[in-house]
Amino acid sequence: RLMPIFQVTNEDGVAVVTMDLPGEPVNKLNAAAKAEFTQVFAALAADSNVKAVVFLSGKPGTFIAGADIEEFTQVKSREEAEVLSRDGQAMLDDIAHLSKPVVAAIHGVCLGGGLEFALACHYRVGSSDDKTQLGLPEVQLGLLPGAGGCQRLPRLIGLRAALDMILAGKSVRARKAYRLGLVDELVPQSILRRTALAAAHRLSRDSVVKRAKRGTGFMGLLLDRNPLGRRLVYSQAGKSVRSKTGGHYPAPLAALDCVRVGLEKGMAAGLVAEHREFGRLAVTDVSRKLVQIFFGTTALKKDDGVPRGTGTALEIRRMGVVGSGFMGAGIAGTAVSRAQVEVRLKDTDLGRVAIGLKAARGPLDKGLTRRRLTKYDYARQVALLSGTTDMTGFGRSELVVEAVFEDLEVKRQVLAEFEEVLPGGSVYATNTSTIPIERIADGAAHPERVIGMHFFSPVEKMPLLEVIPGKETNADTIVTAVHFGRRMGKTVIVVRDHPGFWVNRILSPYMNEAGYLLKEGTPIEAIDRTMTRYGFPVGPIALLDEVGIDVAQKASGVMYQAFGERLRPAPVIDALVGDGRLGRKSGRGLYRYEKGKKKGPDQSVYRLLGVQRREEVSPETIEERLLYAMLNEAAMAVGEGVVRSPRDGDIGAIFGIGFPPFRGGPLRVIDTLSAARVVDVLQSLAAMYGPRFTPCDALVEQAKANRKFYPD
Ligand code: 3H9
Repeated sequence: RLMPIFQVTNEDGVAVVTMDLPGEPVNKLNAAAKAEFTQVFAALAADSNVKAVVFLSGKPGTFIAGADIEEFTQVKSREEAEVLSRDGQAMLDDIAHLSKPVVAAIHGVCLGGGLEFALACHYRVGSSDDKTQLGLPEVQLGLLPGAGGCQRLPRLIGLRAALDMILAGKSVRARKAYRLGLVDELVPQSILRRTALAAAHRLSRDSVVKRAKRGTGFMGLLLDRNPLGRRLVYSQAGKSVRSKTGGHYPAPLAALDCVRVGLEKGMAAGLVAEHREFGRLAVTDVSRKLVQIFFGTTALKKDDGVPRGTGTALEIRRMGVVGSGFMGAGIAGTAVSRAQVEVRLKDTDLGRVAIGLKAARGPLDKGLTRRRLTKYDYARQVALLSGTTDMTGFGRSELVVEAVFEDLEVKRQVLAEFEEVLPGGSVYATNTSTIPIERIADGAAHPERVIGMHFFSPVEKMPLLEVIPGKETNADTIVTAVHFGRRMGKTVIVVRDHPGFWVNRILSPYMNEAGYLLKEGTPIEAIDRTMTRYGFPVGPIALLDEVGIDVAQKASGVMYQAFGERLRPAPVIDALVGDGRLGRKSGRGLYRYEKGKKKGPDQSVYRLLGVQRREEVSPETIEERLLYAMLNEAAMAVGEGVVRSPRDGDIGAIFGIGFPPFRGGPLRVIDTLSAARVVDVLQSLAAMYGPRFTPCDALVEQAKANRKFYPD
């Protein structure tokens, strides 16, 4: 290799090591980096002109993004994976045991093995930039921090804070990292290098590292630094992990165990537990699936939904949002807080606008109370939001998102009004979950600029966005919508303009089937429990209450109209709506609510539906009916080109409806089971419950040809 990965300069006795992995957008600790690092490091250790080391990244937005995940996919056996972990531990032990102080200067993403690297250094200076994020996301890949992270993090920031980071895999920004004691100094990026050098000089003179003590105080003494207290912490963390993972994800519990062994039996024992468990986890099916999802999501970030080079994104500075209801306000608030654009919110009367603006400020208010935003940033971002009841101020918007009532005529009228004032080249997006874009754009002066952006509720939290080009939408418009969706923090899939698009399409038969089960008297809790056990975050009945039963009624009506008998709404929705049960928002649904809090299932539902509760349906049957209804629909929709690839379909299902990530998505599930087996089961379900289960042609063909969605 011509280009070295590590550049070393000697500045006044301090070796400044800059890591810059050639040809890669981010630094990662791959085999080549590890090998070169070992050499560089041995030279530094031996060099008497070096008193201390500063470690920096040459990449603009990353310190180190972790171990190379690509290498994990090559690993064939548990033993091989164990070696990866053991080698990582050994390399970082060398840093930790060096007799010269090593200072990490952290700017940008510092994740996984990258943070473990920084933890092995003797001192950490962080840049206060927003790009700086530190975390151990390994559990999100079904792994655990396998290069000493389970050992060094709790020793540095205390047990409870460390478990918060390790078990959820969530990263923290620079300021929080400083509060936790994860970085010793926090400075603007412009003086990061200088500060790190000064620290290195200081540390090479003073033999003791002075560090503000954290994890102290009364609770720290009680829980972090006392074996009985720690026992309590382990047991509570274990309980919480078990209830959150439902036993489907082995990594967090394994990580908890490695932390415990390390603190109670010493670092050496902890490291052994760590590499053993890392080896075991790396070859699990769960980890393989989660890693596939990581690569799928990463690839999606570069896919604009049109052939490369065919469209150019408009840079959005000002946007309009029409309709200040829950959806509109959510879109406005997320656009301001994530993309930092000017947003003008329009509705028909000032009272509504005011309510919308207040709701739109929600994410900012939260940022302020959680100290993610400074008062200054808060004020600046709040000032980006404005409201109006007329058409003023839209003449310079590059993007308008319409989120009015789900009614074709209203939507067309709003579009016509905006076409009058919008500047040439701007994009008009409609947020609809059911109405075809083609029909909204029909008769528009510029249908090429009209597109669907289907956000999910609540907008701030839901990670998915479906972008739906109409028949005449041009490539620039598509790319603009996709890029802006990403700026709003969403994972974006571009889907075909077909009723229900992707997410609601595959959800529809699943929800219907839950309705049929209900109509047979199946207990609400049995239906929901079965699906949460399968791995969904909530069951279909609870989901119905969340979405709103009236909303579901409307959507299922549209689907029935489009697809006929197969998607005929289950005969329960009308009765529920007729009884004034609209779900959580009305305080009455299939569950009971008291003061906005969800209580148990509402047993009076059975009487309303004129059925007896029947306990005898087995969980296997419930699962099979619900799941296979969705699998069949998913295969059919793929066959119709609703999604552009199985990858988009699976990621859409995972991020849009919480399809269990460890199962890889509905299309992966079909591959795992084999199309032939899915066809068999569907046929027997059709024989028992009716033709709605008839396997679709696409699936039957796939079974005949023994084909898979994914070639691997
Ligand atoms: C670990 O560290 C285990 C250790 O505890 C123990 C080991 C012994 N590996 O996402 P982007 C690639 S587990 C391989 O588009 P962004 C990515 O695939 C690891 N590749 O940019 C893409 O490649 P390409 C723990 C990686 O700015 C390119 O870099 N770490 C890795 O939107 C650009 O990525 C993680 O889980 C990696 N570690 O986001 C972090 N990281 O151009 C995973 C990135 O060929 N990474 N790539 O398509 C991320 O979360 C995001 O990529 C990151 C950048 C936030 C870093």
